[in-house]
Formats: sequence, C-alpha cells, structure tokens
Amino acid sequence: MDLSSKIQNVKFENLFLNASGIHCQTKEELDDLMNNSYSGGMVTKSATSNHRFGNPLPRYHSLPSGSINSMGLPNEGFDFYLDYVTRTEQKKPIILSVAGMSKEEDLELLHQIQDSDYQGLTELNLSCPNVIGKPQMAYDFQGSDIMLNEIFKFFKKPLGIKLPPYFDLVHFDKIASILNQYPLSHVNTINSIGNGMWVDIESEKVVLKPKGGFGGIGGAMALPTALANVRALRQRLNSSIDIIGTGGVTTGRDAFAHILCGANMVSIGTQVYEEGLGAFERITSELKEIMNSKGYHSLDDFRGKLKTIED
Ligand code: RRO
Repeated sequence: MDLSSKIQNVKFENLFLNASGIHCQTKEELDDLMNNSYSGGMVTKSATSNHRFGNPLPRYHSLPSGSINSMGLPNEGFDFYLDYVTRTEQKKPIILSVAGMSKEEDLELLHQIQDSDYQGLTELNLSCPNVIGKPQMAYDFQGSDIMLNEIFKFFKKPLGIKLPPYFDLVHFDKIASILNQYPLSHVNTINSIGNGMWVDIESEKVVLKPKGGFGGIGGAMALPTALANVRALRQRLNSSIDIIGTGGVTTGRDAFAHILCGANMVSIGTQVYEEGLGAFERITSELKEIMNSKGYHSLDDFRGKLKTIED
C-alpha cells in the first residue's frame, strides 16, 4: 500500500503531518516528530521574530468532541526554528511555519528565509485567531492580496499559506481568485474555527482565561467545516497549488474523506494532542484498511474523486 504524497517536488513517504502548534514547539517535541515513522513530514510551531510565552493559562481545554484553544503563539522565536530546519538531519521533510505579529514582521521573516540556506517548504500562517490586536489576515481579502503581491516580489522559495475556515461560497470564490494569481506551493486549510466559546455549567464560567474565554475550535467538531473548505478550494484553485487538509481527523475514515475532497496531505491537531503521537500509527492502519477493502493501492486512486448526488 502506497501512502506517499507530494507538495510540489517535495516527496513525503506518508501523507500525515502534525498540525502546526501540536507537539512542535521545543527541540524535544520536534525530535519526537522527526523520529515517528508514521508521520510523513512535520510542521513547526508558527514562529514570531522573538520568543513568546503566549497567553495566560488555562489556554487549552478538551471538549466532548474536540478542543478550544487560545494559546497566543507561544514559540521559541524564529532563529530557533530556522536553526532546527537547517541543521537537523532530516529523516522526513519539514514545513517551516511563520506568523509575524504584523505585515511588516511577516515580510521580515520571509526575507530572512529567502536569504538563508533553507530550501524546504515554508508556510505563512495568515489565520491565527488568538492574539489580541492581530486580526486573522486571510479574512481581509484585499489586505491578503496586497501582502502576497509584496511577498512574491522577493520570495522565490516554495511558499504556502495557512487559511482560516470560510463559510460562504462567495468567500471561497474571492479567496481562490486572489490565491490563483500567485505561485503558491500549497494552501493548508483549515486553521481552528476562530472565536468559539465553551461554558462550564457547574462554575458558570468560561474555560479559557485569555480573551474572556473566546478561542479556536478544533477536533471532531471541525470536520464538516474542514471537508467543505478542502473541497471548495480544490474546486477553485489552480491545479498547481497543492492542499494540506487539516481539521477534525480522529480516524482513518476522516483522513479518507479529506483525500476524497482533494487533500494531498492530511494534518492532525487535536487528536494528536489528546492521544499522543501513537495517533499517527492507528490512523495510518485504519486508512490502509479502508483502502484495502475498496481495492485502492495509492492515494491517487481516489484523491479528489468525491461524488455528488445526481438525479
Ligand atoms: O497559538 C495559537 O493560539 C494558535 C495559532 Br498561532 C493558530 O494558528 N491556531 C490556533 O488554533 N492557535
């Protein structure tokens, strides 16, 4: 059974990745991911120029069908991640994720990558929902267009972007028509569903301290939104732009659904956080079993081949 996949010319032995932010902040966590043979690649925690502690605790809460988080971009600082991706022996491809606190910082981080020895994939996170004063850039269509225009004047290495979920077909049309103007390596869809809320009935309180309890929703609850975003973007984006499907994957069936919708790679957040890295092995074997029962040998046999209901 062949679970290999590609983003541009980068080959991954297996389609599974951690979602950025999950088990990928410290050297120890990154090394764990590098040594896990059931994930085909890894994504680093989105980096800002300087180290950040992030938001005050509690900032992550498990829910009956997922999670809510307001981490606030805790990370070791860009130099640490650039050093890691350029110096570590790479047993699998790495995607270097960056998320400046402003457009100027995003441009500065990308200039540093352009000027470095790093030749791998980079992902610009335009969708962090949890930092006060930093809007989710990809909801500002015109601002995203202007920014990508500036970026691709100097950035010549493979670059993808992490998108927030969209909820209206007109918005899919709009973002796709903007993204199609640029030589993006990939889009990663979706980030967590921003600014949800959970209420603890006993204490009559919110469950997260930052932002009065508002936080990004992930896990099983996000699956239908994630599938819709993968599908809608695959139907609209140039075929040269690959898709990482992220959101709501807890089983091999969920991964299979992402691929049917058109995902080239599948990344897993909440479930890896809750279950540990063993989730990759379990979900891989579940996906293989489904493929086997259907007589599929590779992801190309069914990728993007979702059927609709005709009369
Ligand atoms: O660190 C976070 O609060 C965070 C980020 Br940068 C992101 O992109 N998505 C998310 O759910 N949390």
